[in-house]
Amino acid sequence: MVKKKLLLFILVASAIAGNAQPVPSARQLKWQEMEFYLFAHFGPNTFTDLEWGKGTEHEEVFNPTQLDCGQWCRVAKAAGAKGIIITAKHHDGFCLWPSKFSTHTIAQSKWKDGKGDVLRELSDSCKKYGLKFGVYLSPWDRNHPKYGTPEYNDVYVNMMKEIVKNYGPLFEFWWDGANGEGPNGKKQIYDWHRFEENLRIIAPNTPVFSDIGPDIRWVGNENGIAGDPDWNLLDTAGFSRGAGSPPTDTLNHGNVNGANWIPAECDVSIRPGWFYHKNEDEKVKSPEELFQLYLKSVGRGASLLLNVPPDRRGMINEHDSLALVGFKKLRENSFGKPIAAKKISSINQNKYLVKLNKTAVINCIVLEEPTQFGQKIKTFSIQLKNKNAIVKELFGKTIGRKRIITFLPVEADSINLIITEAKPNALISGIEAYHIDQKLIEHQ
Ligand code: FUL
Repeated sequence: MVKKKLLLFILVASAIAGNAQPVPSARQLKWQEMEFYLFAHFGPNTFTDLEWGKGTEHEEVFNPTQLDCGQWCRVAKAAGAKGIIITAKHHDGFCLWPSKFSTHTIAQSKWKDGKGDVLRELSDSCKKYGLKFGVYLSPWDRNHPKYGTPEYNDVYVNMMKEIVKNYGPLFEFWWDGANGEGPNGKKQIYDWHRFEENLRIIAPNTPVFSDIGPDIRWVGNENGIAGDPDWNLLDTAGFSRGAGSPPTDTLNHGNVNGANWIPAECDVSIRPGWFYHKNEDEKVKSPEELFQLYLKSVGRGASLLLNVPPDRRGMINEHDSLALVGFKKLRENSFGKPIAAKKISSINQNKYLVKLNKTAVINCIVLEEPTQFGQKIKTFSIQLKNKNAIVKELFGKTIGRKRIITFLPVEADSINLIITEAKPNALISGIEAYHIDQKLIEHQ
């Protein structure tokens, strides 16, 4: 009898374990809802026209003439972005806050007589404008005298603590995997384990980005393009950050049966470089180009981290703000009013039908999977019908948080969604149909 019970227990337990799929944590779910937010690369490079400062730049180099973080926030709001991540310290080691753990900071600059604090101004402005605030803190430091020694790991942990305590809460902490040489010619062995352990203690609700998470993964390119398919799952065993990370193709697509929930973030700059360079003013991406990136990032279930580097005044340049406002308008015009929308709650089936009120021209469908239960759908097809005849059939791979599908316009009166291959218990939570400006549709 006891034996029988034990067997039953083992069977049930293994069945549950077999079906157990990774799901997002509360902090990941909240972050994923943000969808689109800005990156601000700002520091000595802004003034020296470099992309990677050498670390030998004099602190006086940093001297914005009209720094206005309120203006950054107003632009971010006008763009419909939900937050801003700033390079608190880039590879050159210069700290945009008066850190006690470095002598290469704004406190040593002439800006505001050494009394300024960009992290203070930006975190306060974000609060004021209802935006979330996040931080990039480069572990690679070409200035710090301790870089290349075990004590530098203390410095890095102390800086994280200082930032979280003084400027938190943070909606994201961004770990760059770059690992070059420091001022003494040595490379640092980063104590990632300790960094992670500490960050979890001091900021348990802050999702952490790096090539391989733990919460958010790099998408494998700096072009703003997620893979198709795009799985929110990733296998990290045997991999490390930086040079030891999985192949970029794996980061781009994720792993269909990956052991961890680590969704992709698409980081891309609005300009060719990450920092502001005047000679790139004419090379700012157009609203239409940004819209294409939106389709290939958010529209594939990832998030979009768009870099908009402040200029030497300490303001977002007019070229960039114009493009951002245009980008917002295109999203509003496209997705403001669906032709048909169906929210579906917890019906577990593999066929869904949406009837349109009347026959309409459509060229875009948006699907949603309720990712709080995991990501299950591997392939699907959509039949667009008019008076019962199929007028178009579309095929797709993953869905995830959001999937935007565009195609040549057709007249239809109903939409049939068929889940053709999925893991157990696949669900759909939304189907919407739109007619967007045909010029915005690149491929059919
Ligand atoms: C890279 C850096 O080397 C670039 O300068 C930039 O900050 C980009 C977002 O990450 O690893």
